[in-house]
Amino acid sequence: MVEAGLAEGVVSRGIDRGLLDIKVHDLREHTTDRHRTVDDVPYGGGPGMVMKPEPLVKAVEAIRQQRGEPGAVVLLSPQGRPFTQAEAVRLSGLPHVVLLCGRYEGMDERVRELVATEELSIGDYVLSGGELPALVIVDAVSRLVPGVVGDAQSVEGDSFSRGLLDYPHYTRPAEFAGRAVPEVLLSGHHAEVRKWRKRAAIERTLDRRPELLADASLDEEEREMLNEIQRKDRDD
Ligand code: 4FV
Repeated sequence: MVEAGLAEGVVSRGIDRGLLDIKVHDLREHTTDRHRTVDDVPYGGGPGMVMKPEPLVKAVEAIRQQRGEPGAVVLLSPQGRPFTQAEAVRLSGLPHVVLLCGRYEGMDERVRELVATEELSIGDYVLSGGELPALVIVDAVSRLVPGVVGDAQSVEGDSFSRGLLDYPHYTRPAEFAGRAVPEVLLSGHHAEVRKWRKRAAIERTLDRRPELLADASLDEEEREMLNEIQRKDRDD
């Protein structure tokens, strides 16, 4: 499942270009019993199974032997800190990151205590495993590794890169289903286009995610636009 997710798109191109080296570890290879057991019943009773600490701790130790001390050992779980673009930028600055993927009800708590350096969640919902969250993080972080995404500009302009939602995008045809592309985008006036996109990003953020504006890094022009929009909203 994870290898399939790594075999497509920007991540696989990053691997082919030698910019990313991603190893997927099978926890059963870090078991000692002939049934290669990685889970067991929960102490205290209750439904489901819990992942045993030994295979996970041994796997991280083996990684340390093979690749040295990782910059971060991230445990993926709904109990983690929210994963954001800022977290992606931080992780993309590390040479080596380990991602621990849970299954069943989760991992024995001592895994977090013994080997995890942090715990991250991709959202307030419960998945059947940590593999998809790990692939989400690999994708978001890989895009920030120079050279992985062809056009660096497209990364700089990403949503949230400055804390704002993205502006609307259009391409041919100029008219579709009776809906026309905003004139300014056909005008060739780059300065006007840049201003239109800035305003659109601010209006969207104000409309859909106003809480983001507090931490957004706005330039002087954007701050003026925001004040003007809010003034207008107040007067309306
Ligand atoms: C999850 C999340 C998540 C919980 C139990 C895997 C599942 C199972 N991980 N963000 N949301 N994990 O739902 O990171 O082990």
